[in-house]
Amino acid sequence: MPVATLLPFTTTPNRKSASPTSFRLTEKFILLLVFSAFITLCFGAIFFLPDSSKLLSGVFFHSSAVETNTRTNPESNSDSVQHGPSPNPTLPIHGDWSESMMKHAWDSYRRYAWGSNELRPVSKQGHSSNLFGDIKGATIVDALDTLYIMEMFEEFDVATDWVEKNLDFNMNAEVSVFEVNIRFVGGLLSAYYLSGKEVFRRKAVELGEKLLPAFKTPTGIPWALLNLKSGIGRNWPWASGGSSILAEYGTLHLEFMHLSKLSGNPDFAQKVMNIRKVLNRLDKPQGLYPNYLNPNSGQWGQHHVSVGGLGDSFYEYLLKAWLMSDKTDEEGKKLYYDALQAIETNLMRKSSSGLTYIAEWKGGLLEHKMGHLTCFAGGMIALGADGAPTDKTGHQMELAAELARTCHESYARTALKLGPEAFRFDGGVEAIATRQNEKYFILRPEVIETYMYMWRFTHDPKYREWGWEAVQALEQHCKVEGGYSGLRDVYAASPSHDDVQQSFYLAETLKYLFLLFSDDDHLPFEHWVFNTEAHPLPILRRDKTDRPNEVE
Ligand code: DMJ
Repeated sequence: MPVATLLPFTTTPNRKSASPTSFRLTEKFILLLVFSAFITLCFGAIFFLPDSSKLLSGVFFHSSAVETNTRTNPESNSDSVQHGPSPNPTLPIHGDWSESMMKHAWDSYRRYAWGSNELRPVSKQGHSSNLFGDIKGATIVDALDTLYIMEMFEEFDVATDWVEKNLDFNMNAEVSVFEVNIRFVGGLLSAYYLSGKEVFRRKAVELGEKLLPAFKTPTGIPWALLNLKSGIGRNWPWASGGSSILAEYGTLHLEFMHLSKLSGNPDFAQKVMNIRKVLNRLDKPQGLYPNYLNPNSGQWGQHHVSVGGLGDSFYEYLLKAWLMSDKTDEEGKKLYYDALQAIETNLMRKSSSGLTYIAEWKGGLLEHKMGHLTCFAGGMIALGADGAPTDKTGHQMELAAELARTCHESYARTALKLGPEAFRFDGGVEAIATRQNEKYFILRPEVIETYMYMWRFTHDPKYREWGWEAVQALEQHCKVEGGYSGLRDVYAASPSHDDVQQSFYLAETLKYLFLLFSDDDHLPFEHWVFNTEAHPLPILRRDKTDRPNEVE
C-alpha cells in the first residue's frame, strides 16, 4: 500500500463550543494533540515499516492513490503541460491499452500455464526452459513488479500468494546463474521494494545464498551453470575452452549489492567487487572486453567482442553500478566511460546512407552485424550521457539518438513491422536480416527500452510514435487467443508463431511500453535504476551507512 494511504486524516477542531476564552484554550490544546499524534504516526511509520521499502513505494513510485493523473493521456492538456510539445493526434487516446496487453498476457498465462515458467500461447500449455532448472514460475516472478506498477493489485496478490506457497529453490537441478539472478533475484527485489512484503526479501536472500557456490573458482569468476543442491558449477560446453561469459558474470552487480544491504551479509558485495579486481588486472585489446574469460586461469578466451549477446549487460551494469551507488562508485563510472570510448572507436560505424550501428569484433576484424539485443545501447548511452566526461554529453545523446533511429529502421524495413534478431550492413543491405536464422522476433524489449529512455531525456514525440507502431504490430501479429507469441520470420507476408510467450515480455517489453507513455515522475530515474530485466531497484543513498561500494 503506498504510504500516502497510511497517513492519518487531519481533523478540524470543533468551533461550536463554550466561552471565547475556553474556546481558544481548548482549540489550541486539540491542535497540539492532533499535531503530536501526526508526528508520532510519521515516526512510527519510518521506524516500524519493514526497511524503507514502503516509503520508497509511496514517495517515489506514483500510484493513483498518490496522484490520479500520472499516466499520460496523449490528448489531455496535462500531458502537454508536463511534456512540452503537444502529442501527435495519431497516438492512442487512452493509456489503458498497456494494462489491457498485460492483462491478456497475464490472464492467458494464468489460465493455461499457471506455475510453469512460461506460456505456449498457441498450443495453450506450459513451457519450461532449462535455464531455470526445476525452478518454477519464471513468468510470475518476472511479472510481479509490472503488475504492481500497472496497479493490477488483485493479480499481484495472487502472484504473491503463489510465491509464498510454491516458489522453491531446494532442488537437485542445474540453473543459469545469470538468468536466475536477473529474473528471479531481480524480480523479487523489486517486488519487495515496491510492496514492502517481507516474503520477497526473504526469498531473494534465500536464492542469493543458493547462488554463492557459483563463485568457488580459482579466480572467483563465477560459473555459468550451477546445481542448486550440490553447489557444483560448470560452464557452457560451447563457450571458448570452458570460459565464463562477460554478460553473465558481469550482470550480477546490482542485485548482489542489494542482497548485501538487505541481508547484512557482505559476501554478496565482495563477490561482485572481486570480479572487478580480476578484470582490472587484465590487458584489454584496444580497451575492449572480450566475451570469454577462463575462470581457472583468469585469462581471456577467444577475442570476440560484442555489445549484443554475450557482452551487452556487462556495460550496462558498469554505468548502473555508478548510478545506483548515488554516484559514489567512481571505479564503475570510469570503467563504463572508458569502455564506451573503446566501443565508439572500434565498433561503431556509419552505413553509406548514414545509419549508425555497433558491429561485432572478432580478433580485430569487424562483422557488420547488429543484434536486436544491441539495441538496448541507445537507452544506456542516453542514460549515461549526463555524466559523460570532457563535454561529451551532447555527443553521446546524438549517438544514442542515431542508434535509436537505426533500430527503428530495423523494424520499419520488415513486413510485420517488428525487428529481426540481427540485422546486417553488408552485401548491399542496411538494417536488414539476410540469414534465415536471424529473421525471428521473440518479443524482445531492447528497442522499446531505448525509445523509453530517449523519450524521457528528449520528449521528442517520435519516440512515442515509434513505440505506438510497435504496439500496433504486436497486437496485429503476435497477439493470439492464448496470449502473445514470438514470430519465426518478420519478413514473411503473414505471421508464423513460435508458440512462446517469453517471461521478459511481461517483465520488460510491456513495462517499458507503459513507462514510455507515462509521466516522467513514474519511477523517476533520480530514485530508481532498472536491472537488465527491467526490474527497478532503488538508488542506495550516500548519506546512509549502507554505501554500496563500502560494503566490502
Ligand atoms: C532479457 O532477459 C534481458 O534483457 C537480458 O539482458 C537480455 N535478454 C533478454 C531480453 O531480450
